[in-house]
Amino acid sequence: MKGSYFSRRDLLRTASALGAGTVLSSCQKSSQRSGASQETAGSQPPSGPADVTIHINEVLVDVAKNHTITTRGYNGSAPGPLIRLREGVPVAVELFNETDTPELVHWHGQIIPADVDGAEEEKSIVVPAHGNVRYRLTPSPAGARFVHTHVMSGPNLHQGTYTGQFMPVYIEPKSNPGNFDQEVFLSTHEWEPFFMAEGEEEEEGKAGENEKEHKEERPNGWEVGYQLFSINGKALGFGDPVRVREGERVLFHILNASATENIQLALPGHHFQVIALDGNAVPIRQTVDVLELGTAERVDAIVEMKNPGIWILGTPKDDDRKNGMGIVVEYANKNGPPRWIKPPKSSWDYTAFGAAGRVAPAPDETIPMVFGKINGGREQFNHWTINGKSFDPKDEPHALRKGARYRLSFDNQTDDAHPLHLHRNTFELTKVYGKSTAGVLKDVVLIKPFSKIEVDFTANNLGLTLFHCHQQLHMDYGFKKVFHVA
Ligand SMILES: [Cu+2]
Repeated sequence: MKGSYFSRRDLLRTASALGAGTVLSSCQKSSQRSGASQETAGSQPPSGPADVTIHINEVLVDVAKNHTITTRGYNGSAPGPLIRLREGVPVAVELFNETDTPELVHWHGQIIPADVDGAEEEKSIVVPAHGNVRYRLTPSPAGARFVHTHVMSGPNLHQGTYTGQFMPVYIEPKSNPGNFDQEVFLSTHEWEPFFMAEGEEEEEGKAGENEKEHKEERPNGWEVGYQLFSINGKALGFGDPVRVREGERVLFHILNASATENIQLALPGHHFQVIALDGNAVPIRQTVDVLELGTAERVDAIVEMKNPGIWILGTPKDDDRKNGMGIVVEYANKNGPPRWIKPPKSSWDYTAFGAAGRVAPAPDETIPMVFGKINGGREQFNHWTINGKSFDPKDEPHALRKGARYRLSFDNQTDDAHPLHLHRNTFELTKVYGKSTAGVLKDVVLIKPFSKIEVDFTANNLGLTLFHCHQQLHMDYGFKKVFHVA
């Protein structure tokens, strides 16, 4: 720990003084437009009960002993209870907002129309305060998706993805090739965020050696830290363990539902056979000791349970694990304290899962996207730029032609890692840190500091499409761009 220290209370005071009320103003406008209750154009919502109902309401999360968080969540808990859908089978969705502010409910990783995708920049339907909306959507593609709020937080750490508004969505494939004995859904999330000055936390993926040469004169602005960490809303040791039997093949569906953090997870004495990334089957099922998930990334991995005992599945970062980032894995008929063993040093390589020897076809057009940071200075916020410009809602969207194949050429010229997310599309990784690859299909890719990644996608889905960094603080301060496919 270095740098100045502020008490949490000071920071919260700073946050509220900065004005929680300002960030939702444009949202409120759209909610007035949409009225207190509405049904969308497009497909006709059926009468009778909806297939999927989400109540946005205040929830109490018992994260640890004598430590209950009051936050906003879905259907009474955080994470909200799993939603299972079937690929290609339309469902009627009804959203009830039981809170005092408008909300946006984003279906992350699905290829659905912009009006129901749940992003303000795509002019999606807003769920008005104390109102409800109803619409239809056709779940696609199959695999691990999720739902989360898409409200801007700005300086308000009680809003947006800092809250408990997230839940896993699993879209069953038309045919299920799964070979496993048990399925376990795990969502990671941090609680009690606070603003802190740079250097108070050693961040994963931060630039090391070459940081000095890129140092700018003005210091970094606020970063976000957390008091409490959890898997499925429970700090390590406070929830039910994952109960397994020797010889079982357990399929873990892991979601990083953090607002801002990229994480690693390991299960000592075991290996993860990664079968899907962001819900999409990988060409090569690589086995690894440590998983890495940028904010909003998902990993599906099979673990063969052949090392009986009581283990901790958790982050290798000791402080974060002690503050709750982990869950106990308990074999039948075993007892004793859970064991943690530091995993071997590992590096996450997306291309290890790619189709060997396959080369992605040339795109019709390459779109360069250079990411920059304007340091905010002490007690201010950094601003983020794409091709030299922070997002402005007044900007014309970047026009794309339907059916054309585009390559997004990411050049991260900042000292932070960024989980880059494209809405309403699945992209293919084609080059990662100088190495060509093919066949890895994702909707978020975590780019390291001062690095380059290329992804390709075919613009098949008409309408507005949001691209942004999934780190809430980065998104809120300019790291966004809107495409329009016509
Ligand atoms: Cu970012």
